[in-house]
Amino acid sequence: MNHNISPNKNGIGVTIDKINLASDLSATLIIQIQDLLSKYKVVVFKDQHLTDEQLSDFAFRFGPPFVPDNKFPVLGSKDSSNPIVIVGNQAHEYSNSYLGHQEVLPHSDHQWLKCPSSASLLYALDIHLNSAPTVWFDMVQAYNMLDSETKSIIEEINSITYNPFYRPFGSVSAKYVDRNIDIPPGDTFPHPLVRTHPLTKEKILYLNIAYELDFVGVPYKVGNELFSKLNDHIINLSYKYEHHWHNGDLVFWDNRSTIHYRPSFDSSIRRVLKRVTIGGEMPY
Ligand SMILES: O=C(O)CCC(=O)C(=O)O
Ligand SMILES: [Fe+2]
Repeated sequence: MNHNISPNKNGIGVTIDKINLASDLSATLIIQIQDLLSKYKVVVFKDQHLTDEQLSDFAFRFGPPFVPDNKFPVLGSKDSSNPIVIVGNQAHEYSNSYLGHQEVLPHSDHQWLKCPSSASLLYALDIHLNSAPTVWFDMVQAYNMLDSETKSIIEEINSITYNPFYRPFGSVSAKYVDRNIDIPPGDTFPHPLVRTHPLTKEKILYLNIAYELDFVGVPYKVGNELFSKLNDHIINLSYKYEHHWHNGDLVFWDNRSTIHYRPSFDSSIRRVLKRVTIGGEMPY
């Protein structure tokens, strides 16, 4: 194997080049990629040329497809038979295309479901200059950097992320919910605010700052203050990887130990990616 492995600074993100994911998938390589994903959380492959089948066949070496349950809406669930969702701003050209050009606040995919995705992939298909990057936050470091008092306060807390897809995308933003006033629609699935990574055994601050959420059994005022403190902590985190897209890039990320963000961009700039997500376990 003569591919190059280049870790980024800050410990999050690694780039692999001189590899062809359409043909080079030996067991040794798959295991090496899984190890790199566990260690660096975001793995970038350059210059790929993959059919839809090659893209999903690569992804499902790392776990089964994430299959949306029709009862619970998610991105692209209207066409749940297709494992590939288009994330793009050219909806008139691509059916099954979502997210337009608006800002997507920092989140982990499907955190509002019972079994969120373990990992996701985006494959750049049609990207023009100055479209938006994607930014991943290292939530193991987010946990590690907390003071010990906060660590002990959050250790036993479960949080609820309310599913934003019951309402039009973009109409919901980060908010600590006051259940005495208004409970967002839909079924909810509480998860530990501090989850453990099944492979690395590391502790993770499992919190998005994109949607409505609250902490189970915590009075509103206390929960709201805690959320605001954690929110500031995450925004100021220096352990991030920012990816500027080129056609043929494939980015594979650990959806347990990271959250991701995309700024808004000029709607006239083409930005089309294919996304695949992998099924995961109930967080613990
Ligand atoms: O468009 C992006 O960069 C990220 C979109 C996103 O959140 C996703 O595909 O899960
Ligand atoms: Fe996402």
